[in-house]
Amino acid sequence: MIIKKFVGKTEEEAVEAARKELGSGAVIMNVKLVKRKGLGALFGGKRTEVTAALEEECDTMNKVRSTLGFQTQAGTEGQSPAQTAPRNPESVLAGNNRLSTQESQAIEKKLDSLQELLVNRFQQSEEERKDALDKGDMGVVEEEREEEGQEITEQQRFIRLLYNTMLRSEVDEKYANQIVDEIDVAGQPNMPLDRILANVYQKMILKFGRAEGITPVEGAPKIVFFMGPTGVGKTTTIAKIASSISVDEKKKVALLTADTYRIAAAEQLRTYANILEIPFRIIYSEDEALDAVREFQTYDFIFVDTAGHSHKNEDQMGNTVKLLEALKSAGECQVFLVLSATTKYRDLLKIVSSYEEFTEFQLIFTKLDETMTMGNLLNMKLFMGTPIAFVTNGQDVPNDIEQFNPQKTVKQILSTKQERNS
Ligand SMILES: Nc1nc2c(ncn2[C@@H]2O[C@H](COP(=O)(O)OP(=O)(O)OP(=O)(O)O)[C@@H](O)[C@H]2O)c(=O)[nH]1
Ligand SMILES: [Mg+2]
Repeated sequence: MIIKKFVGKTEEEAVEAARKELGSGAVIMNVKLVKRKGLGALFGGKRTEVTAALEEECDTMNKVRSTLGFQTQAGTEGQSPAQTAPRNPESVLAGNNRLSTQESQAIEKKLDSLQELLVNRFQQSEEERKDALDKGDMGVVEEEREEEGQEITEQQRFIRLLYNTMLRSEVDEKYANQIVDEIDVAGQPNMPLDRILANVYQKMILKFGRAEGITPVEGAPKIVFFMGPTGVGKTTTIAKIASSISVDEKKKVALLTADTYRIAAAEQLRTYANILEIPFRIIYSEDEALDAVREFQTYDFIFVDTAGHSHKNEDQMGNTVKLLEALKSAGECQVFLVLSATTKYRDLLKIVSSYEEFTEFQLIFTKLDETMTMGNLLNMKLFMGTPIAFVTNGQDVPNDIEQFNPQKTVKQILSTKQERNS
């Protein structure tokens, strides 16, 4: 595995540099703002570092092992990925383009706890299996036999553990199967466990992909439209993002709300607008929306809040579609579907299916602080093919929001704290 660090003015630029050099198979393992954290990375000016990895066809095992902190095999023993990766003088990396010992240690740390947890759990289940064998508890042992009567290998048992961990995190069985089926243990019967773990980790990160987030338009306001079911946190999320953009980025932001169903809803957004000292308008019709866009032509962003409604309410859904169509005729729009991570999987499927009419949008998942299981994030990404841009993790405006970090989420999915046998 080649692991390298790339720097760019924006994350996209750094990722592009990584893909240019390592090719489209490169996996982004880590993203770091050099000076500033949070949403600031979206608007340039600050440097973003990404750590990208590329798995090579041959001799990957030792390098992956080394990255994960396992013992390496003869030949590369003691060498860090920095020492084993090939040199490329044309790299866009800042300074030394190879990972320093310190940097590779950071990645090791990131994966270490995950690896430890899984291997411990694996060893525990191995002991239970041996106990069962000693006690002659053939029921347990039988479970671990292949259909054709062959005992399954250590690799297959480890994959089963990863698979069960995904299910405990509420990843849909179908997607968990897809992920583990892509690991070719049959073709490589001696694949080390850490290599299997690194493969699963990478595949899940790739499946999440990356969202573009909120991007400004040159010389015109970007209209940013938020929609979603009731009470998921649309208005609160708008306040968080608007605050970050207007206060930290010094961009001109105006807030509009089409939520005229509840007086309190409009007042909630007006209060945030007052605190941020930015303009606020209530729009009762598509014409009023167009007037507002004209009024704020010199602004950088116009955020549009909509009324939350049940996915079963077709009238309200129709109004949301019409409003968005009108806004699209007035300027460049970006649409976010806001979902709560606490909603049950089956309900989420119904909800997102009702937004099929909206062809292009990104996801925001709220209330991550209220759930232990992150599987639905992967389920929804794979069900809709729609990337996740932001996640929110608390009620505090403006702090409880961050750009979606696939690495962190995959780690959470694979290290669910739920008790075994629960
Ligand atoms: N725990 C937690 N609560 C949140 C989060 N985001 C929003 N909330 C809370 O969820 C509740 C509803 O938030 P709103 O922003 O009003 O939700 P909404 O989607 O605009 O609601 P409607 O306009 O009624 O559809 C409020 O109490 C928020 O403080 C979050 O990330 N975590
Ligand atoms: Mg609201």
